[in-house]
Amino acid sequence: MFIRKKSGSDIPYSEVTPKSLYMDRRRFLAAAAGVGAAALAGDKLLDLIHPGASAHADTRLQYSKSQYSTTEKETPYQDVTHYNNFYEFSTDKDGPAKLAGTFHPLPWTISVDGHVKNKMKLDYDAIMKLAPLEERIYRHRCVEGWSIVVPWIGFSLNNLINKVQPTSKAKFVEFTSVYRPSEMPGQRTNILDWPYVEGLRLDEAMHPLTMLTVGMYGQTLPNQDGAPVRLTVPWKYGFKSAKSIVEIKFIDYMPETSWHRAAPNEYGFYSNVNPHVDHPRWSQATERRLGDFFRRPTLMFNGYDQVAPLYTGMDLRKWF
Ligand SMILES: Nc1nc2c(c(=O)[nH]1)N[C@H]1C(S)=C(S)[C@@H](COP(=O)(O)O)O[C@H]1N2
Ligand SMILES: [Mo]
Repeated sequence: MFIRKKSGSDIPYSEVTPKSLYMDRRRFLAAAAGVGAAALAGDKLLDLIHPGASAHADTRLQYSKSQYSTTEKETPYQDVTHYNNFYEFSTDKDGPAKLAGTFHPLPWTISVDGHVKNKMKLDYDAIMKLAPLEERIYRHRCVEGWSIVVPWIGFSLNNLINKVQPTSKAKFVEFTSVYRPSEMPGQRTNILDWPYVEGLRLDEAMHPLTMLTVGMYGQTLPNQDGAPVRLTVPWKYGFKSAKSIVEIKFIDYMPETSWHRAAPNEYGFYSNVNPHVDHPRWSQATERRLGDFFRRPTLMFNGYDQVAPLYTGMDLRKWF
């Protein structure tokens, strides 16, 4: 379905197609004439062409409130859905919101495999039934120096891990995002090696703060924020929180991750938020909350001190 509005009323494909084709043709002609579509038509028309912000974010969820929530002010939904990193669509911050409308997440399957007693293939309904949904208002710190406060909806990943029962060989967990170049224009470029891969140590994945996330702001996830299922690891830089996950694999070695492969000296495996370890190209001591004017100090582990015992005895400059 191309256009899905928050009201939940699906516009039949037959009614939508002629208009969207017409719009795309006008955009094409405008581009061919050297006139940007925005200049031609303004943002309103762009929203019509790319209704990405509402794609998939059309179902209200039932959830309870979580003890893990911060009481800090939530970042407005508009900012969190229009300032995104999702390189499968675009490297521009406003690109995913414009382009993610071509992504049709459902039906969805996550394969859980590797060193586990019970391998599983979970469809969307099975994922939604793994555990009761909670709303957790988490701080989220991008490695680039901006941050947001988001009311995510989901549950601790350890609910799933306990069901599949890792064997003693499982030391790390590898998360793989979806590969659908026909729906994701960024995957038709080689800006990263596709699919996007991330990873955690098994004890990090088991930590209750590590969340399998299916919604935000009371609804299912918008495409640009990682529909239909993503990871949220609030004490690590945002890129560790892989979006649109299709595989979770338990392995006995530290996985090679997309960002580490792209720039090993800049993006380590652990990537814990750490104001004392600068990125090679910029300081990590402060951050700007979207919507704020002034920067604020960045907190060790993004303020989630309860994860410190996971790293006892580790040199976090070496294991950045
Ligand atoms: N598959 C995938 N997951 C991803 C990314 C991406 O490009 N592709 N970007 C990461 C980065 S750098 C950040 S900061 C967060 C952004 O999540 P948000 O757009 O929902 O705020 O997603 C992370 N997960
Ligand atoms: Mo990020």
